[in-house]
Amino acid sequence: MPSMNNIDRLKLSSAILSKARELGADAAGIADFNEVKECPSLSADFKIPQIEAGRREGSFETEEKLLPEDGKSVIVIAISHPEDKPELDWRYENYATQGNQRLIEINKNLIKWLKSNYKQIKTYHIPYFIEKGGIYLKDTAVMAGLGTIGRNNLLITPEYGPRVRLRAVVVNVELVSTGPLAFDPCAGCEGYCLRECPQGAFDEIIYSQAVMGQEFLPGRTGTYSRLKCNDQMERDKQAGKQKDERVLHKPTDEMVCLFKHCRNCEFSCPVGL
Ligand code: B12
Ligand code: SF4
Ligand code: SF4
Repeated sequence: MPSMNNIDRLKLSSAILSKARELGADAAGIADFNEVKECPSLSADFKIPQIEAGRREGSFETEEKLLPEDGKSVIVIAISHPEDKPELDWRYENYATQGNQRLIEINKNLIKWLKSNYKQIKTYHIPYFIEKGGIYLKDTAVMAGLGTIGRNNLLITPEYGPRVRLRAVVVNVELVSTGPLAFDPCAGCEGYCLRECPQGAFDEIIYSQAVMGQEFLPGRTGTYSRLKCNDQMERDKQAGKQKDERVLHKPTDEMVCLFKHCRNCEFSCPVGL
């Protein structure tokens, strides 16, 4: 990719963000791919399985990443998942949620637009799962200025609170980063999200800065328990299977189980309501 001057870079960055919104994103931002590759979630992800190994064997193994080598910037998009549209978040057994399908569609159209208008730009549509070459989307969104990490361990956006879902495209061109944002709604909050977890996933400090060797911890102070939360996700799945009512997954015409995962730590947060 030939180098661009700052004005061209700014124009391209803002054209991309406008296009993402025009295509249906509720928020969009840009982060430096090198920073994203070094993000706090990545370093924590390597340590947490070891820390939690004493609690349960064989849980959560981190696999090697398959990230684009010539990536320079990440375009991260968000769509709002409000409480009154719960279906956006329902998982049709092994298929993507409606919300994720919508995000995929927006990114595909953005890539198509980039390819037809800027022939030299290479694009990589980043998968959801880390083990399939995904990136840590909350950290990316924080770096792109979409919001901040709250005490519920989720990205909190000023407009929609934590009720958003994310997806990203990496490009081989240096765009202008749009973050971070000076925004901390948790500082003056009573911590409603911490009380509403059915598993008590925020009840105790389980990760310290000293043991983790890093400043930024899950749930900010090291409280968020991935194991407890994951137990809830498993329960939600079992509940979906036991209901014995299958629904039609329209894109494939298959009858599948419907999983409605817990979202208490999102719905209890007043930001963006
Ligand atoms: C694996 C996964 C899970 C696992 C493990 C979760 C975990 N956090 O470990 C399980 C199944 C338990 C899970 C649960 C949920 N998940 Co989930 N999950 C993911 C996935 C695929 C990877 C996340 C991961 O492995 N993180 C690694 C761990 C080690 O980091 P972490 O605990 O998240 O904490 C880090 C941050 O808080 C960060 N941090 C803290 N302070 C700061 C400060 C700065 C400046 C920065 C940059 C970072 C930072 O550093 C921490 C590490 O110390 C992402 C998608 C993706 N590709 O990113 C979705 C994702 C994080 N999940 C999401 C959601 C919504 C949920 C659930 C609500 C379930 C649901 N209904 O969908 C719960 C909420 C749990 C919670 N309160 O955090 C959304 C979050 C949206 C948002 N607003 O933030 C994501 C982004 C997916 C999406 N569709 O957009 N999830
Ligand atoms: S409920 Fe309060 S403490 Fe929890 S994430 Fe929202 S603003 Fe932060
Ligand atoms: S998703 Fe549910 S189980 Fe997981 S941390 Fe949030 S409230 Fe707790």
